[in-house]
Amino acid sequence: MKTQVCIIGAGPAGLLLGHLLRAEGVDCVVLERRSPDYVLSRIRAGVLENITVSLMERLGLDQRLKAEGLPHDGFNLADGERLIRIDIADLTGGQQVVVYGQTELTRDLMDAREERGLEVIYETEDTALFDVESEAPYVTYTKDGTQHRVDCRFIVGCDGFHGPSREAIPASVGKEYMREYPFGWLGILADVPPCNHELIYANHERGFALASMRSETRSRYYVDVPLTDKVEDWSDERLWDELAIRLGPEAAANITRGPALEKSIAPLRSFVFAPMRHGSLLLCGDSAHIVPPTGAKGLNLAASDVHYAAEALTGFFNRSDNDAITAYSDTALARVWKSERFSWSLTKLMHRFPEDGPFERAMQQAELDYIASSRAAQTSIAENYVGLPV
Ligand code: RFL
Ligand code: PHB
Repeated sequence: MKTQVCIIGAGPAGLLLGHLLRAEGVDCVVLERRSPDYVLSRIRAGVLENITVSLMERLGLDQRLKAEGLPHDGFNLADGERLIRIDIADLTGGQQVVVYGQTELTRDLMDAREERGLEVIYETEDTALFDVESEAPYVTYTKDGTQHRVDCRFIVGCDGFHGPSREAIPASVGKEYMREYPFGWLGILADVPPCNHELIYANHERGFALASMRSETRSRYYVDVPLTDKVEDWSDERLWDELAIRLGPEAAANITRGPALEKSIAPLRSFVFAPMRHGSLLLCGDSAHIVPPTGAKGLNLAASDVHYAAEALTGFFNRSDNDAITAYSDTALARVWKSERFSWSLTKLMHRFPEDGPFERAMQQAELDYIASSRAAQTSIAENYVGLPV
């Protein structure tokens, strides 16, 4: 097969990019290792920044997002008994975030494949990238036992942290920046009303907790747990008890318990790979960087990468303009590093690290006091939370 752009990975980054390219008349194909059902079964992000919403709007695929997404004007940091509300709308001149699950966004993009002429080949195996330094790279994969080859002008790696694209950049060219955290997030999804109409991030002496949601009737909660814990160690009852303690008495009074629809543990890491382009290969989303979920930035960073990559690729094919391709890595990384910083600092502020002593705890308390009393500090958090300009 011959196409202009071969996209590897049909998570949110790959599907968004595929649709944006098709909307501009650029030929592309998306290869995905998993089945559609498997991709939709991964419960991940829940909070969308403006960049992500605006890409769905631009594609005209925002009907369900507009009807079912929950716009939020603020969120809360809890410290023991105190709730510090960050009024993001007031602090950022009316901006909001929208609570809408990654699963639903992915479903909307999947459902529009046929109508928009986006070809996605699911359940591909042994995907391999070749000649990425040339102007005629190609990708091979196996499907149903037969090997296929895709010749193209560009390959875009949207294949997540474990995909093969990043590996196709020689070690002599790429640099990795990595920080692993000494805990993971145990998440529970349940068909019960949320305990609060806005998100609560809590730093309790027993550890971190987050109260989030997917809708008025579906809640998503997290607690941090040691990396040695297994999901089986946490019965639903134990998890609800722990959430009630860590989220504080006011939230606890409003928690409705229910059976878990999904329960999983995700490790936390900060990771950046640079450069995000090598020759004819561009990286977007989790293939190039990971943030701890504390700032709700991962999916939104994938969306901003895709925005830059789509501009660069349509410039190349439709206007013979090479400049944005050349600048892609620097442009994307400038925003990536700022989101990495925010996610790291919110993680440091809201978690109890095993290595921390009384001094580090006092620093957390002082910072939370400062945030509670300073509009400038709250504004800084708010403008990062709604998403820095693209
Ligand atoms: P994905 O979603 O991992 O998709 C990559 C796709 O590539 C496929 N793939 C391959 N395909 C073909 N050949 C191969 N060899 C392949 N290898 C892999 C995979 O099957 C997959 O379908 O990456 P993408 O598109 O870059 O999207 C990134 C986001 O998924 C991720 O950043 C967010 O989910 C992170 N995240 C959050 N982000 C937010 O913006 N807001 C949040 O509230 C938020 N909460 C979260 C999160 C991530 C979490 N976990 C589980 C890590 C909460 C959690 C718990
Ligand atoms: C979620 O709802 O899954 C969620 C919300 C906010 C975060 C992380 C995850 O920071």
